[in-house]
Amino acid sequence: MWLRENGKQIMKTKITELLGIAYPIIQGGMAWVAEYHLAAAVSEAGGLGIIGAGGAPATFVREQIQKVKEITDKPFGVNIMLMNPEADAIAQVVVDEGVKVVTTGAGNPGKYMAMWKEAGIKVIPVIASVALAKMMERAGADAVIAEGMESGGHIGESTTMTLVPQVVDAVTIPVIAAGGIADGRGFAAALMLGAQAVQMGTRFVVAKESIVHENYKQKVIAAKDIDTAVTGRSTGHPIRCIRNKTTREYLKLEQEGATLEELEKLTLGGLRKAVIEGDVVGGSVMAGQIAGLVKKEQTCAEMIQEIMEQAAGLLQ
Ligand code: TUI
Repeated sequence: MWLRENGKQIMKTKITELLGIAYPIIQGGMAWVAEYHLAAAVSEAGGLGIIGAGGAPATFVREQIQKVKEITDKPFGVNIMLMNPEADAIAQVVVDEGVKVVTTGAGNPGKYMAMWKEAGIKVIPVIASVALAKMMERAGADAVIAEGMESGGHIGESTTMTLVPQVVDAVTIPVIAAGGIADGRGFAAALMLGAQAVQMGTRFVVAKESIVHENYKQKVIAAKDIDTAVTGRSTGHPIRCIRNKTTREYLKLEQEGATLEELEKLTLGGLRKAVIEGDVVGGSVMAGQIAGLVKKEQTCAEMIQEIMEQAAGLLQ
């Protein structure tokens, strides 16, 4: 399972073999954050970089894919956020562009499965329940990402600790753990739960190669353990963000029984405002509960090396 190559700790799992990567670390498909610079940096560092389509139009996603191909020849993937109104078009773009790996989020990708498998794409849906994991396995998924509610952004109900082993027992395809993992201890714990890899988002937000506004990075770095809040539980779209003026207003309106329209006005475009403009007061600073553990900006390669060395010490 462990190999040492050129002084570096390499690890082989079903996921590194499936994807042709050196380390079983996958970058989250974070909307606005996961653009081609970050994806290329993670892939160059031996993980799987991901371009996050988020709510972007299909033309933008195509450009991002073309740009990442120009700067790395390592494997990378594309995450399709299924609530994107252009999801159908993006599902076709990944086929046209010869993308090798697709992850999905915030929905059931069943209707695209046949077309992606036909194109030889490795399909790895993010799931938040055992039921959807089983359905995805039946539909031909190559692996699933079991994402706990410690994650940033759109979340399910179960924690990573409870979800991962139950999904591992329920399916035969490899499981990737996500939610609350940001160092070698979390990585090692995920493997002990039966995962074959981890997906990390929050730690990569503060990577040197991440184009996220400096204010956003500082908000993550300054966050303490209890600094995130979940808005939208009443609307069926729970989203975890670092607490700020907007989350406080949202939660207050939610308690007062505001309508979905009133609430959406508050968050629509909020992530872009925070990531691009650096408005961390009025925008949505999506991040996971593990933000409290993320204390410094490093390159993606430094992060991955540090995690692998720490995990090797714990697991061997
Ligand atoms: O998708 C995510 N996290 C995200 S997407 C996102 S962009 C956004 N912005 C504003 C509003 C809404 C979204 C920000 N963060 N993670 C993957 C994930 N998927 N977590 C949970 C799920 C999930 C939940 C229910 C997947 C499938 C599901 O069931 C769907 C069904 O139809 O059965």
